[in-house]
Formats: sequence, structure tokens, C-alpha cells
Amino acid sequence: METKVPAVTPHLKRMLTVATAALVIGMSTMASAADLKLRMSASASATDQRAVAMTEVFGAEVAPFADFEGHWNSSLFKQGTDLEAIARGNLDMTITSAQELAEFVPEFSIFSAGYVHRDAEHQKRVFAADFMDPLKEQVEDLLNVKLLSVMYLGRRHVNLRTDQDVKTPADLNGVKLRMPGSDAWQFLGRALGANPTPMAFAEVYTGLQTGAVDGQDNPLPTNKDAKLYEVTKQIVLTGHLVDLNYIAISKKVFDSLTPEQQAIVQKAADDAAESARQKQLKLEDELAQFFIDKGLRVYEPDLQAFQSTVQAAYLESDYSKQWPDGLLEKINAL
Ligand code: KDO
Repeated sequence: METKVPAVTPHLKRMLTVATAALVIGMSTMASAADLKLRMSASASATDQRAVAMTEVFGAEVAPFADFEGHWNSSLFKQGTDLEAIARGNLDMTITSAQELAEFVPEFSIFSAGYVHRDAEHQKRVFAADFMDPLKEQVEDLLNVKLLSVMYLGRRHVNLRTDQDVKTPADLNGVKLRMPGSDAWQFLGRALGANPTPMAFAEVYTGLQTGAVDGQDNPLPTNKDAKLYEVTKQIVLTGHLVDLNYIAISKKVFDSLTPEQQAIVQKAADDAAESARQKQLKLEDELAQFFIDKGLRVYEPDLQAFQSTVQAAYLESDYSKQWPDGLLEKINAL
């Protein structure tokens, strides 16, 4: 039986063209989105403003061509192994630290030194300064990692499960102060006068609960997100490090993008960093009262004593010998 083929009228031809175009666009969009998955591993908790901004701001802005997938609480890679995972091609993105980078590029230890960065805006100016270019290039060449933006982590304060009065670094003598694993962190713990103990962030709550450590240091928002107020008694507002993190992406992945996609990724990172920065700053203003309401003592020590002790420790240390001549002055001048 002969099947009658309907005449291809101009109207039908137009409909077929539109349908085909829609199918091709749909497929290409789906294909490119499916092609590019951006997996991030970080030690931040899911409620941390940095994680929220990566999901809600960065993820939304790259959605037209990439699926952002955040893995928090070090659930994909242990804290301190993310950079190597990217270097090996096993991870696309992380939120890294100057202290972790300093393990590979020693100059980064200047950004982990106590009392160098003054505030969040100073961090932005430093990250954008031209003296950062050779440092960023070293990270790209050595680790296949591109640093997209600087994130404001907050002012780090000493947080103890014990209730002794802390006025000067001498009062931290013998205190087992958990610091993250990198050498630069351990040095900071010693500069504060304490006995630094390496421990991954994910283990800090239990470490304080069991008394494995006497205390830890983190910004107020981090202490809230990790519920560390449940296992500590006081926060000594040392403000010893205006801390930062960097949004980092595999350079191989970044270089595989079109110039338009690269511009979108860069803007999305800057927008996420700014969103998290503003929320973190607001939280820092409010959280002292939150911890007092939870029964913690929150007070300022002799800040001059802490600042002069910590700065002297760095200037006398081998770390300062690794800092390019004049870099500290350039940072201070910004
Ligand atoms: C921490 O382990 O104390 C630290 O604050 C170090 C930071 O660089 C960063 O890794 C942070 O943990 C995590 O993002 C958890 O907030």
C-alpha cells in the first residue's frame, strides 16, 4: 500500500525548520552543560557563607554552560589535599588558603602572617595588586591551579574549652591550641604563645569535646557554623589574623573554556566572593552577642601585647626571609 506523503507546504517547512533548530539548540545546551561539571571540594560547612555563595551565586551564573557541584565538610578530599587533587586532574575547584599554597609557593606565607592584612577591603586590594601576578603564575605553573578571587574568611580569634583568663600570649603557654595542619598554621599557633596541635577542621568539634585539644582559632561565623560554642567556654578576641581563602579552579579546565565562558566564570567567582564577604562581615558584627547568649565569655585581651609578640615572631622567623624584598611594605602601603 502506497503511503501518501503530505505535501511539504511552506508553513510545514517553517514548522520543521523551527523544530529542528530548537532540537539542535536544546541538544547543544544540554550537551555543553552535561559536558562541563565543576566539582568543588572544600572544608567549609554547607551553611558557611562561602559555600552558600558558591552554590547560589557562582552556580547560578555558570549554569548556562556548566553544572557546579559543591562538596562541603571535606567530604570529597581531606583538608590540605584539595590542591594536589586539582593538580592531578581529580578535582575541578576548591576554596584554598594562603597557608596551603605556602606549602608549594613559600611567598604565600606572607598572607598567613598574623596582623598583616588589615581588613576585607585590604585583602581585595592586595589580591588585585600587580605584585600578585608572579605568585599567581607560580601557582598555575606548579599546581595547574588558577586563583580566581579572594574570599574573606574573617578575623580569627582564640576559642578555648578552658576558662582561664587570657590577657597576653604568656597566658596561652602550654595551651594545646588546634591549628590546621600546614607549617604556616603551626607557626602562627606558636607565635600566639600556645602549643600548636595539627588537626583537620572536620575533627575540631570532637577534639574540643573530648579535650584532645584545649582550643582552636577561627572567625566567629565559622565557630557558629561548626557549633563550636557547644564545646567551648570562651572567645578571646585576639583578631590575630584577618584571614582569607581563594576560589581556585583547575587551569586546565579554565583554559578549555571559550573566552566568553572564562569571563563568566571569573565574574561569577568575583560575585560569589563579594556576596560571601558582605554576609560574613555582617555576621561578625552580630555574633559576639550570640555567643554571650550561649553562655560563653567573649572579651578583648591586651591586643598590643598579642600584636607585638606575633609580629616579632614573624619578622625573626625564616618565613620573613622567603618574602620577596619590599613585599611587606607594598602590602602595608595598599
Ligand atoms: C581551619 O581549618 O581552621 C580553617 O579556618 C582554615 C581555612 O583556610 C579554611 O580551610 C577553613 O578552615 C574551612 O573552610 C572551614 O571553615
